[in-house]
Amino acid sequence: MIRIIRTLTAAAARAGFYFFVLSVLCGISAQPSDAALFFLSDRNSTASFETETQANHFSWNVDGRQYLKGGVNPGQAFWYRIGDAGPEQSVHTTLPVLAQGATDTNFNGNPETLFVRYGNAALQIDTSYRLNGGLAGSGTSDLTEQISISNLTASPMDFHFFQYADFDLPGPGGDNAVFTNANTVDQFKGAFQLTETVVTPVPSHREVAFFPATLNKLNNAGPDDLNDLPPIGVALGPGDVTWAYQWDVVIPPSSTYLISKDKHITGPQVPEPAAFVLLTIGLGLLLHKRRTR
Ligand SMILES: [Ca+2]
Ligand SMILES: [Ca+2]
Ligand SMILES: [Ca+2]
Repeated sequence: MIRIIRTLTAAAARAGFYFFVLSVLCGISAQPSDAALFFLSDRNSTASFETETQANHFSWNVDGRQYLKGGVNPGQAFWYRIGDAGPEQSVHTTLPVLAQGATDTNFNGNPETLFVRYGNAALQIDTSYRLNGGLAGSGTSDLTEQISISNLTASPMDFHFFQYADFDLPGPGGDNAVFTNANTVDQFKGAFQLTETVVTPVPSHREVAFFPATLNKLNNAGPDDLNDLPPIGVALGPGDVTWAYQWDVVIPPSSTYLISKDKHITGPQVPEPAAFVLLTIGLGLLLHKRRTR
């Protein structure tokens, strides 16, 4: 009997070990796949997502500094409209989540990639984010995003996709934002800067406005297009600025439309705590040496 229990215990331990190895190899994180709250972490940065509310990407912390407005307000989130008759709809609250999960694709123990699939019988929207933190104390961070929109119907789909972002850069005072060209936005305040480059394709419309003008437009009862203001090269601010992009596309039957973008944060460097500790120890040793002489 004891031998059977020992054999079963050893088998269970082996199974556990194999599952652990499989989890590490597959990059499965400890997060439950049905949770709507996800945390990414990479080097000096963390990013948090609430994928089933308009908050969506609500926190981006770089070297201990917060760059998104957060709370119940959308940080960085998506809306869509099919045709021009009805209002815009929140991707995160009107389309059911079909699959989602955070993975540790570089095997360092922290998930840094998030995948969320929204969809119904006519439409599927896949969003994926990858956080690339900078070195500790560097003040820099990067987030790449891919959005894949599939028309599952047998007819062409007159599709409008909206990306909305409300960053509040660290420190007192308001921010400024400017479209430096048709597919790059630059939000800045002193030494703090956030840029987004749309790698592909160039958006159809864009808008920088003071909170909550654009958000009201996206959540009201009628259809709206972004107003292409201010003109390229003209900054709006200082204040609580938000910015948004709109893509208008007719997606052919059974086809997919891809959007790819990159966000980059630059802030002042932060002295590393580890460097401080080493410096303090070094000074202490120097003083001790002088005293004992
Ligand atoms: Ca990782
Ligand atoms: Ca609207
Ligand atoms: Ca803002």
